[in-house]
Amino acid sequence: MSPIAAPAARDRLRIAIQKSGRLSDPARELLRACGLDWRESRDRLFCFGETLPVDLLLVRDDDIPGLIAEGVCDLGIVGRNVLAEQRAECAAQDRAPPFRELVALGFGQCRLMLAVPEERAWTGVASLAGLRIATSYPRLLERWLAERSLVATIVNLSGSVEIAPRLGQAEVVCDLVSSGATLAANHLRPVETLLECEAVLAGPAAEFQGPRAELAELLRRRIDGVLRIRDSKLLLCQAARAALPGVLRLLPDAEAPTLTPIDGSDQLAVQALCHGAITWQRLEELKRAGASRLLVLPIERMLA
Ligand code: PRT
Ligand code: ZN
Repeated sequence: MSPIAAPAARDRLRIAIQKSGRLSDPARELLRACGLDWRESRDRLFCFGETLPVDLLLVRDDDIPGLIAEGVCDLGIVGRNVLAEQRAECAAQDRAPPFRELVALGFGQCRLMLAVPEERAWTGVASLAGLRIATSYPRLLERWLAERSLVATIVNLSGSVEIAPRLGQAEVVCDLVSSGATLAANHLRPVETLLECEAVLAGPAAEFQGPRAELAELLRRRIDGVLRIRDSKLLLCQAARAALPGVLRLLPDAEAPTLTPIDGSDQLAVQALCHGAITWQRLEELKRAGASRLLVLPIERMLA
């Protein structure tokens, strides 16, 4: 029997990720950082989890919400844009979406934006009235226009949206933008943001039951830990009790520090988990404020 058949009554958890594309490597890295490892199958559609009963399905990103909805997989890593478009599609059909965003994952950042040809005058959203807008996100665009009582024609394209104005298919485009290089190369200018996007962990609208509930919870806790330490460092230093307020003022991004008196002195050992960058400049400021023996350590794992 194929390992991807029979969604019902599974004890193992199944996560869908993009087979190949922008999110596939960072999604694998995230799951590996969570302690998952897997054996790749020859057709590379299904990967059997070896360290935990958590398997991977490698699919097109657009299929992930549907696979969650059908119960073929339990969780998925997908762009918020894909999830939001399919949610808007459900809303347009008066259906409650069978999936939801669980955790924002901090990679794959981009924006769904409107862009106009550089030479075209833009005096605000009212300039869209009566124009044709090319997009692969027709439902999100439709909702955005309706919220502003704007009437424009939506031209639904599955790709190469940015060349639509040159081909005479539309006057405006609505597409994902990250660096802005594609817009610039096509002489387009971004004018409005519809949605801030990043990769998210998606799951079913209903809570999990049975062993998969425990596995999903364990994975979420691990993802939480990985995300929290991604830009975090442990700062160790010493400071006189009197200098402490000045030192802590320079650590606004730190969690409540651990303070330990050092025997036979008025010095305290300070241990602080900082979530922002600790630059040389910041260390020098801390030293001027009275801190000494400053040490910055990377964090390997965290379990809150
Ligand atoms: O084959 P499959 O269907 O799985 O992949 P896909 O081709 O649909 O998706 P893919 O791999 O291109 O993108 C996957 C996800 O990455 C998207 O759903 C977004 O959530 C996210 N992402 C982040 C992006 C971008 N950045 C991005 N820049 N997705 C697409 N783009 C495209 C954009 O459409 C435009 O053509 O890149 C171009 C713009 O890039 P810049 O850097 O020139 O602005
Ligand atoms: Zn896709």
